[in-house]
Amino acid sequence: MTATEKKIVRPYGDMTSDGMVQVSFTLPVPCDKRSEGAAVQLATKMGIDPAMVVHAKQMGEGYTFFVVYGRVHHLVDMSQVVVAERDFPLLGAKEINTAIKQRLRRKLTVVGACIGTDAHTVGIDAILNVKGIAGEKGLEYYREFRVVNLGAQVSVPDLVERARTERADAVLVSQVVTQRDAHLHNTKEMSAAFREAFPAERRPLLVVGGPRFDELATGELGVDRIFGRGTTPRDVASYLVHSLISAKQLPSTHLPSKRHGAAA
Ligand code: B12
Repeated sequence: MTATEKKIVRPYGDMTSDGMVQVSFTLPVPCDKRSEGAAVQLATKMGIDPAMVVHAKQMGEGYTFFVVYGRVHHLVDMSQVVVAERDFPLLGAKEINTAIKQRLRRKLTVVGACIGTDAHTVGIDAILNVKGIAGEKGLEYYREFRVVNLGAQVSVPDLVERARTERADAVLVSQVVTQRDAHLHNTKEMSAAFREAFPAERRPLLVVGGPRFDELATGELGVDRIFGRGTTPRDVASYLVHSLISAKQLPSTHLPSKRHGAAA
């Protein structure tokens, strides 16, 4: 029986299902014997028992970083695992270009940016730029996509305005920094601004991505789709074709014969 077929699983350290895990954290205390005791106390309260400090290192004055190794007694019930499964077909480049060309009969425009103070552009560039990621070319490589990459630290009003002038079918936003939940606040601000600026039938598809999003949180964040770690350009291109073309959710104003008008 493979791990995915098993219903109940436990972590693995030295021997199958021995329950061993490793965690790391920082405590605001100087690095000494007492701080190690504090780390063990925290780990025990987290359900790690017995807990061993396997690494302790002073991080500046008055702070210590710990790695703790130990046993948990919790079980994982695989039948209760809930994740955002891919609910659209993964298409090849040719199918993607053909679908856009035949059904949309014009290029599909995406406007991408890192918003707020976030300057981590590697992720959005991996999706948009020709060089791509993981052996896949980015959306710029697809003949039928028109890509406008605004880069880093774009303000929400500027993004909304540019999406309007470029007549974006989809807006792709990256958020990597999660300090003080910046990624959540910025995304909510962005989605609210698009809802305010566009009537529902003219609003571009809102897609957000980054390594620390919960892909199930679309409703809470007000976006159409969230992509997480390991996303490839083909995932995104397939999703856009599915949502804007195959599932026929293309707003009437996005069809070739009509023009975008100003928001009501
Ligand atoms: C490179 C890097 C930088 C570079 C960024 C250069 C650049 N042009 O992007 C520099 C040096 C500038 C930098 C600065 C900072 N950084 Co930095 N950085 C990193 C690092 C090492 C790698 C990030 C990266 O490029 N990953 C590779 C890409 C390909 O992965 P990705 O972003 O996850 O993207 C993939 C998916 O998430 C998804 N995706 C991402 N975006 C989107 C968008 C859409 C629409 C879609 C569909 C998919 C998608 O698809 C991508 C491809 O699979 C990470 C640590 C790490 N190992 O992750 C820290 C990290 C992100 N940085 C961090 C921090 C704290 C900072 C600074 C605040 C440090 C400081 N004190 O100055 C500053 C902030 C600057 C700012 N204003 O944003 C922290 C963030 C912690 C947190 N809780 O938020 C991290 C996690 C490091 C750490 N462990 O502390 N950083």
